[in-house]
Amino acid sequence: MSAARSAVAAVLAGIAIASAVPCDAAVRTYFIAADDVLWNFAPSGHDLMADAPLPKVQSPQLGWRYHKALYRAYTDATFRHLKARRPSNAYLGLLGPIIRAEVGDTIVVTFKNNTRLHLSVHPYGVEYDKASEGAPYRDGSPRSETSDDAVAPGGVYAYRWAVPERSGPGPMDPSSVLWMYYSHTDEVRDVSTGPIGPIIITRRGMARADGSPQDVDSEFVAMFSEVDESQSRLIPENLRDASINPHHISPSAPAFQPSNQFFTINGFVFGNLPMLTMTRGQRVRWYLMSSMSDFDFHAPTWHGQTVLYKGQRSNTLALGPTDSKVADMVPENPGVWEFDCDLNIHHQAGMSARFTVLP
Ligand SMILES: [Cu+2]
Repeated sequence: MSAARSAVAAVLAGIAIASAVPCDAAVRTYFIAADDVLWNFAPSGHDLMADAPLPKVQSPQLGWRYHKALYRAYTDATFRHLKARRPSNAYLGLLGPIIRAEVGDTIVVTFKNNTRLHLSVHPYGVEYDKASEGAPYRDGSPRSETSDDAVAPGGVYAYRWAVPERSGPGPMDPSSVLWMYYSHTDEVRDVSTGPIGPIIITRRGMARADGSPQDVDSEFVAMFSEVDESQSRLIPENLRDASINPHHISPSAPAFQPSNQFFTINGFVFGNLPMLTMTRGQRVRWYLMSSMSDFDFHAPTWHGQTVLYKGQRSNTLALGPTDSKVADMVPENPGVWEFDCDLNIHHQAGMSARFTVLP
């Protein structure tokens, strides 16, 4: 072998070793569609915090129900069967399915767009190339790498994301961290339309088979989000639907925007988030995120318990727009407790829920 050829062989061997994945690395496959869902911000029809009627719907508020485009998990690539959400996960509400991985894994999201809008899947934190970024902008991508930017109605696209060390917990993080995925085809209006979900990455060697962290008994994801239906790309459908807009309210009506925005936890208001239940002494991990409208500043607060956030003790954390924070709780105080945003105008608008600590 010539010197040049053996040098090439050595380089190729080096690349092969460097790119070899650990034998325990998994490919985590998800089948996620964007579906048109009739979402109800207060499905009980009551204010469950106050045991009272909901605030009266006054024009130009359309009501509590709106068409939304939401990410939903399916069982396989045929996209014929919705993957049923466990009752204990009903609290995830309008969030898409939790995408999990351990550092070293690969995530493949096969996305089907069942809506009439062009949509995408854009992740935070994980590693992707231009064919899996899910965001259209002038980045010099060849045409062959732009199908991910905007998946057409009825279209299917597979996004492939790597999970290197820098996507997992840093030195000051607990054993898992939170990212998000959302549609970024129309960056300003997509999230108001609905499609957003959580990604949880666990430190290498710390994950159970399903990707969840071994040193935690119970996990809860809570997105504090100002949902502005006046910005939704489905507002024409909502205005046209006589069951939603029987009085033919016009979007040009004064105060249409503030009347049709909701301060929600996972898309629920006034205590309609299904009860979060945990047991005294459990290791409970809270994943908090905020959405990306203009004023998504929130102060999630737990009554009756405290949490540890990066080694610091607190019972309230501050979230800015698109923020994510992970806090650990060992609940010690049995009872039914409030979990809410302590910003006054958000609290008044129903940004509150409850959790139960069993003895
Ligand atoms: Cu808030």
